[in-house]
Amino acid sequence: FDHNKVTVIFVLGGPGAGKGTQCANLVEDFGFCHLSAGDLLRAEQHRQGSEFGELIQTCIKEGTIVPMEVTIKLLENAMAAALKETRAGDGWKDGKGRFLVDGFPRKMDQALKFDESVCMASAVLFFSTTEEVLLSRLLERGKTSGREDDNEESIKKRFNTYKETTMPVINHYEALGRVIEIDSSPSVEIVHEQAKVAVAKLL
Ligand code: UP5
Ligand code: MG
Repeated sequence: FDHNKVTVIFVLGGPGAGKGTQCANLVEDFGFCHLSAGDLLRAEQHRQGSEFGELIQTCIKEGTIVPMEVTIKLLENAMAAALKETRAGDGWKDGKGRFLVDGFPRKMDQALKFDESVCMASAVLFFSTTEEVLLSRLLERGKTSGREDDNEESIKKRFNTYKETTMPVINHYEALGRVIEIDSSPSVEIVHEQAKVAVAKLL
């Protein structure tokens, strides 16, 4: 994708940090197109005729990372589809497509590949909080979410993958000076205010 035509912001943070919640708020504020890698994978998992359904299901339950080719293809397709839409205000501003890529990249190979072959992200919004907060949010959500990975066993595995595989990605972008860290422990409203200020400076 042409750098002059798209702006990409990665949104990272532990499982349950509030990435999806805050992306929805930022869409309201700035008219981004919000692409959640996890949501795209769950949709692909349930798509009739998908050859990746079983693979995705296993990875999500085990909290491991789906091979990057699958996820990057889904993201690329979704970006291309969004850019085709001409409706003003829907992920568009001044002729430029704006994307919040939520929950991606969570492994170094994905980060390098996406930056090189899809589009260089301009920043990483990093929602950070403690494991206690993450756990309590996920268990609470698990009562009604129906998500196959919102149970204590899967959550533990997701935490491990986050620490071992995704933190190095955040550190990589931190070393490049591209990370904006936001404490996501406070209420949704307070976190939203901080995210809004941070993103306004980027645009
Ligand atoms: N909540 C949110 N903010 C709150 C606040 N400030 N105060 C109090 N409560 C707050 O929020 C989680 C819950 O907390 C909600 O109930 C919310 O109301 C409440 P949410 O906004 O959903 O958090 P989010 O960070 O989006 O949590 P999510 O569970 O979606 O994060 P994960 O990163 O675990 O999940 P994702 O869908 O991104 O990935 C799932 C799996 O897909 C991965 O484990 C992996 O197996 C696979 N995957 C890949 O393989 N590759 C990828 O590139 C991406 C995913
Ligand atoms: Mg999410």
